[in-house]
Amino acid sequence: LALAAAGAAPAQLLPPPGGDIPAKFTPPTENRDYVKREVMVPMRDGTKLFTVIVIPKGATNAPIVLTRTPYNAAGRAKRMDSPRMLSTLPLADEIFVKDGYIRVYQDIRGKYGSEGEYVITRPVIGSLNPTKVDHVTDAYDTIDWLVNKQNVPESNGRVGMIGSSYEGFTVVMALLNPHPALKVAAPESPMIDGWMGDDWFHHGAFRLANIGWIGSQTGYKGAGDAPPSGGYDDYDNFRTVGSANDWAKKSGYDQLPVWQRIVAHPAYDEFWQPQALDKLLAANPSNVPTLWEQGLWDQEDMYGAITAWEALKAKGKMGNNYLVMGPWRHSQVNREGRSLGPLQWNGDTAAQFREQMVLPFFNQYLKDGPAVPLPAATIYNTGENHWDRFSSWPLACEQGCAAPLTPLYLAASGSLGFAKGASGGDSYVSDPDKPVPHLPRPVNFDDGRWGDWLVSDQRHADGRPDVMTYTTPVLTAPVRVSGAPIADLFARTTGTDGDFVVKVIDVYPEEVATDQKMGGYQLPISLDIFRGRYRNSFAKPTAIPADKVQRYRFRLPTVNHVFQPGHRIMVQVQSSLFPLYDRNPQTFVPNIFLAKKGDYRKATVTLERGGNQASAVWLPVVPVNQQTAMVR
Ligand code: PG9
Repeated sequence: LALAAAGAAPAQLLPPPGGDIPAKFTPPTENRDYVKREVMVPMRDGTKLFTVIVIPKGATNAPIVLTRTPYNAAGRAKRMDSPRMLSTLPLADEIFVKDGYIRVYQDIRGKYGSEGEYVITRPVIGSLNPTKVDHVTDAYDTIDWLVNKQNVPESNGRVGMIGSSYEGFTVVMALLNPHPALKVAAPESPMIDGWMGDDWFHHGAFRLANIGWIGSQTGYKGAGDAPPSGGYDDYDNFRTVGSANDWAKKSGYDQLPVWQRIVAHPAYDEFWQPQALDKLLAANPSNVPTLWEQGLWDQEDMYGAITAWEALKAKGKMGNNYLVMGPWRHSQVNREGRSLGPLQWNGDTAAQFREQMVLPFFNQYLKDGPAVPLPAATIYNTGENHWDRFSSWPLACEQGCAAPLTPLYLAASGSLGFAKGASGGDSYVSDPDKPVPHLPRPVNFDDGRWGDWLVSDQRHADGRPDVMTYTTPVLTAPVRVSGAPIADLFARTTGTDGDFVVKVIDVYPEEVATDQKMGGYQLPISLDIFRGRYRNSFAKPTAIPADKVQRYRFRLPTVNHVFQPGHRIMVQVQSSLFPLYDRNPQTFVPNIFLAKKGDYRKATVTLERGGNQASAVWLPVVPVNQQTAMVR
């Protein structure tokens, strides 16, 4: 049997010379309702930045919304391939597309399509940046180019900037010396201080959860994977290897320059302090109308927006700075906001933010839209399930507020109360070999629980012998809290270093008929960690004197909550939160990144109660129906 007929077939049966891939393939674009241009925008040092400009077809006199990203501008500007601009751009851009905006995404220098060198969260020109360029100049030069009619003739010469997290950090940088055409800004969960409470550390405890990000972000110019961990349970992966730097060496992260800088600077020293953007903003406050956004359960950048807003408030800049805090995980503001973990909100709260706050605010300054009467702070009330609007905020704080903080004291037999009890202490053994997990094991950083972990049921920790749990009686009246709680522990340890984790928890009634799985749920409303060596100075750590009571006082994340009658208030205290944070060896060593296996030792920690050493959490308790400073 012949496999093929002999002789050549007629030409129409044959592929063309060169094969089936033509030299050029250009699907028609006339049917699109937008024009997409990809351009290289020159910076003052000659470096060109890859910029995607998406323009509604036929637009004239349209305002521009700009995002500067390390996360691939081409990908950010392409939710899907579509002839419609609405489907092409991400969900969060729908408000802008519907209102005729020009949308611009740009790769920051050194990433994806942009030229130049990438430096992670590149510091401003100065001691940590000896070059002549930073995100302040790059934003300035980009806006200068965009509002030049020869480059974007469709624009009205006005620009707004928006972005979350790293993209929020680049918005804040632009505010340090804003181009005159930058008329409005919305930094969303911006990275403001990577040591104090955003991304890298919290009060000096290092976040192991971020090592993978460093690998994928600085291992490659474009997209790249973090090195494989080698096991499903990150609790075991990190615990068995030793210190964070031992993990880095095992996985190859120690080759990355940013890792080397982090390891060399575990304390809040001359590397971290000049990077704190809240301080830089306070020294260079802008007049650009700015909407600061922060999630109330942001598992990555819980610190930045609120701290920056407070710093500007202290500088008398309330006139152009507004705060919004929603019931969201990190960057959820740009997705759907109907729920978080098991919690259901009153509608799509993220869409409410975008449609009712961001868009009118941007329209006011970019399109001469009607003036928006935004309150100083708009914060979701997570106990009553609605937005609260405050003409002044916080309602209670340590100093300078209408009300002081109210201490809630740890008391005998696991009780908790507003009255100080008799002196005493509660001891537990903190064993670095068996750290308290931040989620029920196995904990895999990519198992889908990362986004919601801050609202996870704390019953998995309650009852562990190394977790101290204190609970009020069942509340007979609502308790409203609005502000930042302060953890205030008096504790001694047999070790010479140690961490303290404090959680403020809303305990649901045993039975919840409307949502049965919530019966007895222990919902953390505010929690954080503090590394004991920094109790006297963040810049200069000191050993903890063994067996001597020391005070550990630190701020917890902001709340706007009502503990309802039938609920109880709980405080949990523990000395590890792993593998989210690296383990404290509990033996003082100069640099915890370099701790040896033998340095990790059990310690007995005693929390003091009552008398002159009354451990407490100071809560921003305010009257339930306080209306004076609040507009609903
Ligand atoms: N939280 C991320 C990040 C920001 C800045 C530095 C490092 C990480 C982010 O979501 O972009």
